[in-house]
Order: sequence, then structure tokens, then C-alpha cells
Amino acid sequence: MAWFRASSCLGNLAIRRSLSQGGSYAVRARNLPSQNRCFHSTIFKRKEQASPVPRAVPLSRLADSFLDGTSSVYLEELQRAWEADPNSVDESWDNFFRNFVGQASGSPGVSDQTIHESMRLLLLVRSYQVNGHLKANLDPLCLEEREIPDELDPAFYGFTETDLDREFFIGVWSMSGFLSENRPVQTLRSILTRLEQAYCGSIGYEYMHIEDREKCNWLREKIETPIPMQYNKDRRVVILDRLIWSTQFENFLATKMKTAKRFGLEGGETLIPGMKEMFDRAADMGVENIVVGMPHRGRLNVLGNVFRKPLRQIFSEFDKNSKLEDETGLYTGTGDVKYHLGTSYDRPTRGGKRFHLSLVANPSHLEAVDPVVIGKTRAKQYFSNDLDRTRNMAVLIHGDGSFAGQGVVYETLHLSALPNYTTGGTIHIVVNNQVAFTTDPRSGRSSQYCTDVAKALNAPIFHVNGDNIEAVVHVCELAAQWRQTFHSDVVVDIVCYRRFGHNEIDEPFFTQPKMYKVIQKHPSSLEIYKNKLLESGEVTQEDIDRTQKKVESILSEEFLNSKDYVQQRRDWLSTNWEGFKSPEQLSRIRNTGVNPDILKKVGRAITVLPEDFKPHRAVKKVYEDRARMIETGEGLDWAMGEALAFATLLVEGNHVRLSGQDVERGTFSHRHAMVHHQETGDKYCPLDHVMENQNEEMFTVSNSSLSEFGVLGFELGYSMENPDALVLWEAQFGDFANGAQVIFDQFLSSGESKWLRQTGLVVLLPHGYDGQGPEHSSARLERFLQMSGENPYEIPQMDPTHRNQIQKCNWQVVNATTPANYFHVLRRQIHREFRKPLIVMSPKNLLRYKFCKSNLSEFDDIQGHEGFDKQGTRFKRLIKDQNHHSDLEKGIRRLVLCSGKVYYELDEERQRLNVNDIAICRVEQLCPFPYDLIQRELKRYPNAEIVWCQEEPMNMGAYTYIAPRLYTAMMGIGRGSVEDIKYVGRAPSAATATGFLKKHQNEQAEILRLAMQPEPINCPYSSHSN
Ligand SMILES: Cc1ncc(C[n+]2csc(CCOP(=O)(O)OP(=O)(O)O)c2C)c(N)n1
Ligand SMILES: [Mg+2]
Repeated sequence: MAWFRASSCLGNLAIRRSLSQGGSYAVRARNLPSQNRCFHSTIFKRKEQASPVPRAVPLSRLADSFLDGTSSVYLEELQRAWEADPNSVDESWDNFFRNFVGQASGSPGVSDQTIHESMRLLLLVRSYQVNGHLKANLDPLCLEEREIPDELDPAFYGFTETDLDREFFIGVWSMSGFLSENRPVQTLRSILTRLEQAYCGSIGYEYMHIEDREKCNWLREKIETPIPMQYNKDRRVVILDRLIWSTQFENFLATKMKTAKRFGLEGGETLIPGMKEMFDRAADMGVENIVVGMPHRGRLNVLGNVFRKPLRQIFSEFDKNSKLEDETGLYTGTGDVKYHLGTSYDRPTRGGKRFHLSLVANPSHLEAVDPVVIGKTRAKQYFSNDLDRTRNMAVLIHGDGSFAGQGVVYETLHLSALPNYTTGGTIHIVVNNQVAFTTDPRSGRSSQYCTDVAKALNAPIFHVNGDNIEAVVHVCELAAQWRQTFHSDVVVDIVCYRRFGHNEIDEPFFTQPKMYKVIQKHPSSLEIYKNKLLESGEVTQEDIDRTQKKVESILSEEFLNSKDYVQQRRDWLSTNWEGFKSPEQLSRIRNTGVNPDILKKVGRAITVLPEDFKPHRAVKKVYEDRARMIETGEGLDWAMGEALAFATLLVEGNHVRLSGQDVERGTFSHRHAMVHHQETGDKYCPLDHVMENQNEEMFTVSNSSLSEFGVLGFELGYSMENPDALVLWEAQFGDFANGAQVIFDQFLSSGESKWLRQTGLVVLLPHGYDGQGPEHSSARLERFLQMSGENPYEIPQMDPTHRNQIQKCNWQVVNATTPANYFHVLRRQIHREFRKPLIVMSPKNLLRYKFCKSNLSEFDDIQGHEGFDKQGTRFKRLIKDQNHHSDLEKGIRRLVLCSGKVYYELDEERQRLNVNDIAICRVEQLCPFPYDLIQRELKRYPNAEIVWCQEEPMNMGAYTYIAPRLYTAMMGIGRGSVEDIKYVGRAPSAATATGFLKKHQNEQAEILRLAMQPEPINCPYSSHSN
């Protein structure tokens, strides 16, 4: 009987005890009062050892934390409340009191029963539902010491052994599950037996924290089945076959690649059959696409056995001499280690359906891929019109250490129910091998379970003993059913072990000697299952041998073939990206100007609000001003430039999505993309009405949760799905982007090179020195530039017809200074045959600055108009001096190169001082560096002193990026050396900016003074300066 479980692990008790004394293994004991635990022992121990029968505990003294923290007089209070108003209590309690009060004594067979006895029994039942998992047999090694809570002891409720065969009245329930069997009278023994089977076997269910009764009932129905769930022979044969594949794959690699790191799954092999059954069940329930994210552990096994990546290919990747296809023009990037690579596959199910599986490539940074997977899934749902989100599903696999430790797990979980981020539920599988590298759970988390973080989301959590393959398969299927039924997250926690060290060359005995002594002797889950099936007589030894031989011979054959395997063209373009160019295939440069009629038409559409709509007064004015900008064609501001970029991309059929903190209004109150009716609170989004009957989601602007890592990761994943989408993430202030540093470093700047995946994600980072202090001034421009992969000492091919500098760079960093240029750089993201991340240092005070305006004619494609230059209207990588200088200006004594809003301050100062021999050029695109245009300006001013001017401290901003490139450009035309580059800007500094406004103003004034001073500029901040 399952509730005698403790005795089945008796063999290990001695080990447990000595381990806990030694203190080397995590003991997650709860501090429980020691009295009243005796009933367990009276049941489990022989009579002479039995402790005295405890006294019943008065109801009012019952510890009722398991009833979600209500008071200790819970039942009495509940009864009083029910008597006053039956509707004031939960329906289940209403039923309870209805059944009992005034009836119990009259019911046949229960005449000797008190109401309180039945109530106590009910509490015991609920206690199993709430806490049964604490007694479940979860640890295959039987090493984990867990105190069984008093609430699971019948003695706690006053029951004694003599009650075991007494019949108790437990009522007739409308509630599903255990109490719904319509057997109002049962013996305590049969009740306990069922409770133990349901809640304390190889699966520990945590679900009573879910507030929704319908969901709890659904689960109860699945858990508290009349008889325990069993698979039939056919299913068992399939499960065995899958377990053989999973196990032998690892064994094979272990023998063939003894010294290679592969982060094997040994000890957790049941993951593979579990996943496969989960996917089959999901596909049966309508899932067509599954996007998977997972860490290193078991990845090769998942790739081979679940994704069906050709085994020969996997094996060949271990071979240092493996051949790369020598196809000309093949872009191979820098590559990545084999256990980070992604793949995709169309997989048939046992039920005859097909579904598509994609594994997202990820870096070593554990859990960083989580939001990326979710974002990609959401994009799949948008592009396949999967409105109820049942056809596209995300599955995330985690380690126990990383699930508990990494904050991005929480950030990702918290996106799960947000309307613009939900994917209708993610299935999380934790491969809980009870160790993280060398760290025990005791040092790795403060919570009981590594999965506790998911409870905040009301996700059910199924802990399962990883040695019990059928239990693993069962909860995997249940998770799929839950996801498809309730469209919310669910967690499967496979408690297993790690047979070897962290990787195959690591020695686990250094740090976990006692655990590994047990592991050494522990049979594999395959052994355990084989024995079980042999015992049941459902399979014979010959059947098993035949399957094992077949698997062995396929593995060996694939291994042989791997020697001649030639790596195929890397699968870097999924269907949506067909025709897109790799960094080595030249893509045509296109203009981004828009027909003026279209501009007017969409401009009008996005500047009107419905007649009966009452916006805030100030917002009304914003929209009136915008309407005027369109009508007059003059004075278009930043927000208008952006809105026009979005609107024109929408009419061209693209999807536009902008997300980030407070982006709907805009941190600086400039965007007002979502307008709020001041009386009803209704919202109106003008960009949803660019076209008639526009799909509501085609333009999405969405305030996000207060997360950078999670949300940026999500948008990155979103952007990778389909190139016909302009996806933007805006940081509240640029500084906050460093909360998402992993996404910048590991994905955005290097993803294409490592994994051959493109993204056109746009990142808007408010940046600029306006006296707001160290944390609101700098978006850390220098960091983005430092990560640029360009060689600063080599001028790439700049001829317009051969130029693929921008395709070869890893990302673009721009600091646009006009609304029109911002409009064009956004449109350029989509109007090209490749995608490249775009980092925008976006303005703050320029949003309303009187001179930061553009005319509508700079947006159109009319020859002769302001924005039209030699090639047409497009983004200007460099804006030359506004004084209409000719091709040769010998009288200019200084050329000030700068980027961003400091330009306007320099220009104002120049006008104030009436200086006319200084030219100011704006480098709008810093990366890739516009060598051609810089050289053009250098030639225009042959006698000018060359100055780089910036607001940031010398060790920050663009200076260290600009200097070698400017030098290379100068060298290319024989114009001076590196000493000829003069710096004007703030002194080197630890903090990005001063916190004192006065100091800021002085510093800013000094920059302007220096840049305009009549004397030549010496290099400041050096010992040679004067
Ligand atoms: C963010 C991050 N920090 C540290 C590491 C280094 N590291 C690699 S595996 C590992 C242990 C992971 O433990 P767990 O999540 O339990 O997975 P397991 O290896 O046990 O399967 C650590 C610390 C990492 N890869 N990523
Ligand atoms: Mg682990």
C-alpha cells in the first residue's frame, strides 16, 4: 500500500541519517512541531515499538497553514459564516455543511459519528490535497530528508489505529475528485489508501495554491481517479523503446567520445520519452508548432531523439576534423559549440498527425533563452492567426539550479498572462538532478522546491520521481492537457540525479562524495523499467534484447557514416526568410521616401480621433498640432516622424510592434500612441486605424512589465520569427538597458555570427546629457560601439553598387538628430533584403526642441525635395554642415564632428558667437562607420582642424570608437595622423554624469566654449595639454 512508503525506503534510512549528520547533502527539513507525528509510526512500526496513541487536537488548535493561511479556528468560523449566509463560503464547504449539519446523526450507518469527526476527516483529505506532495516518493536516490507534516498524520485529527476499519461518513459532493465517487461511507483505511496512492506515490502534485476552483477540480479529477492510472501493453512497449533510445544514445556517446564534453542526461533519461509523449499528446490536442528552449544538459539527446537531427551529423560535430561544405558564398559565421545549436524539424506523431518543432539556439547563459522562446512563439501565433493560441506552444526545459536562481525565469513567467505577451501557456520541464555544477540545493535556493517561483503564477506543479518512467510520461501528458485546456503555464519537475560530474570530465566525488556513492550503485531507469515489464510478463527478455540490438546497430552505423559526413548548408533560413541575403550576398540599397499622397493620407488617418472621444486637453492639442503638421507639411516633430514610419510600414503590409515600459504614452509624454477617454477610460490607438478594418494586432504598442531582460528577450524572439515585422523595444532611459545585458552581448550583437539567425530588432535607448544625473543621461553608447565587429583599420568597399559593409557588420548604432532621419532609419529596417539589429540613441529634450523638426518634403520621394540627394530619399548616415558649403571650403578652420543632440547646442553657440569658419557635421550612423562620407567632408575642408566633440566623458561615448576609424579615414586620403584628431568633451570619469545641475551646466558650457574657441584645440586631459 502506497501509504506505507516510508518502509520501502528503510534501506536508505541509515544512509540518510549519516548523510544528514555529515551535512554534505541538502536536508530541506521543515521546522515542524514534533508532537503528534506518532500516527505514522504507529502504522509503520511493529506494535511493541509504537508510540502512545496521541490525544485528539481540538479543532481550534489545528495548525492550518495548509489551508492557505486562514486562522486556526477556521472551521468554526467557517461554520458560523455559513450559518449566517450559506453563499458566503466556498461551494464545497456549503456542500459540506449542508450534508452534515442536522443530518449526520440521522444518516444510516453513521449514527455513531460526530460532525466533528467528519469535519476532521475532511481536513485530512484536504491536507493530502495540499501537502501530500511532501510525503511523495520523489527522490530516486531516497536521500532527501523531508519531515512529513503533522497535517498528514491521521492522529493529528484524533484518529487512532482502531479507527482504520471503521466507516466514516464523508458526504456526497459536487466537488470533483476523491470525494466525488458518490460513496458517502468509507473506511478510514480505504480513504487513506486512496489518498496515499493519489498524492504520495511517485508524483507530488502542487495545485491547491490555484485560486480557480474549476482548475482545481479539473486536476482533482485527473489525480483522484477511482483506480490508479496504468498504461496498457502497447503504450508500455513504446515507452520502453523510447527509453532504450534515450539511454543507449548517452551510453554510446560515453563510449565513443570519452573525453568530450557533452553534458549528458544520464540519470535523467526519462526526460526523452516524457517529452515525446508530451508532444504527441499536445499534437493530438491541436498543437502544430512547438518552440523549445533548453540548456546544455541532455541537449544532444533531445536533438537526436526528439528533433531527429541526423545522428551522423551530431556525431560528426564531435569530430575535430569534420568537413565543412565548401559551397561558394556560404556564410558560416563564427559558429558555436554543439550543445548550443538550434534546429527545426517536422515530426509525425504516433496518432498520425504532424507538428513542427524548433529548438532555439542559446548561449551558455542559463535561462536567457526563456523569453526569446516565448517571444518567438507569440510571433508565430500572430503570423498564423492563432487567436486562441492553441496551435503554437512554447516548451522550456530548465535545470533545478538555474530555475531557482536566475531572475529571468521570474521575468519570463510574469509575461505569461499579459495580454500582449501571453502565448497561452508555457510548459516548463525541470530536469532536477538535485545539484547545480557542484552546488547542493541547500546552498542554491531558499525555497523548498526549485519550482516554487512558479507558484506565484498559479501554475500547477507536478513533481515526479524520474526513475518512474510511467509517472514521468503521465505528468508530461497531463501538462500538455492542462496547457491546451487552460492556456496557462504548468511545470513538470523531474526529480532525478546526475550519474556523472557536471560534464563528463568532471569528478563529482570532489564535492558530493556521499551522494555519488549512492549513485554508483543505483540502477538506471531503463533497468528499473525493464525489470518491471519483465515481472509483469508484458515483454520478454528477447523483445528487449532485440530492441537494444537494433538501436545499438543504428547508432554504430550512424557513427561510421559520420566520418564521411559533410556538414550541409546551415539551416539558417526558415521558410519565412526565404530569399533573404546572408552577409556575403550583396543586397540592393533601397530608398525609403514615400509617395506624398500616401504620406498625407496616412498622416491624416493617424491624427484624427473619433468625434465623441474626449482625450485629455493636452493630448487633444498634441493631435491638433500633428494634424496641422500634416496639412502644412512643416514642423514635423520626433513623435510624428516615428508615427509616420509606423503608419507607412503598416500600409505596406508590415506588422509593427513597439513594447517597453510606458511606451504607449512615452516616458517623456511625447508619443501618446494610445489615447485615453477622460470620462470613460476607453482607449483609442490612432495607428490601429491607418487602413480600414485593420487587424487589431497589426500595430501593437504595449506597455510592458517592469523588466528589461525578460521583455527585450521576448521582443528579440518575436523579431526572429518573420522579417515582415518592425519590432521595437524602448528602454525607459537608456541606462536601464544594462539590466538586459545578456541579451545584448549573447544574442543581439553576436547571434547572427554564432547561429546564422537574423533579426531586425530596433532598440530605442533615450540618451543625452541634460543634467538629469548619472542614471538618466547615458545609454552607454560606448558599449554598443565596442561590441561592433568592424575592423577599425580597414576601409571596406564603399562603392554603392558593391557595398555590403552594413550586411557584414553585426549591428547598426545610430544617433539620429532629425525626425525625418529617424523616419528613414526605421523604414530602412524593413526595406532591405536582410535584417540587422538597430541600436538607436534616442533623444529626450530634442523631442520638443524647436529646431528638431523636419518638413514633410523630407519624408517623400520627390526629386529636388529637401530629403532627396544623389540616390533618392533615404536615411542620411552623415548630415553635412547646414550652411550649404560648396565642395571645397578652404576658409573653414575647424571641422567639428559630433553625434546626437550636442549638435544643436554647438550650432546655437556658433550662431550666438557669429562664427562662420567652423563647420559642424553630424555622424548620424556611428556603426558601421560612414568612411565614404567622412572622407567627403574631410576633403571639403582641407585646412580644417579635425575635432571630435561629445557630451560624454572621454572614456565613454563614441570617442574611443571614432578615433581609430577617423584616423583610418584620414590616412586613406593622406590627411594627418591620429594626433590631429582633437577631442572636445567631458573629462574621463567613473560615473556617467554629475548629479549636480550647476556642474552639468558648467561642463556643457565648457564643451561649447572649447569647440568654438578661436585658438587651436590642444588635446585636453593629457600631461601634454596646455
Ligand atoms: C547564467 C549562468 N551562470 C552560470 C553558469 C555556469 N554554469 C553552467 S551549468 C551550471 C549549473 C547548472 O545547474 P542546473 O541548472 O541545476 O543544471 P544541471 O547542469 O544540473 O543540469 C552553472 C552554474 C551558466 N552557464 N549560466
Ligand atoms: Mg541540476
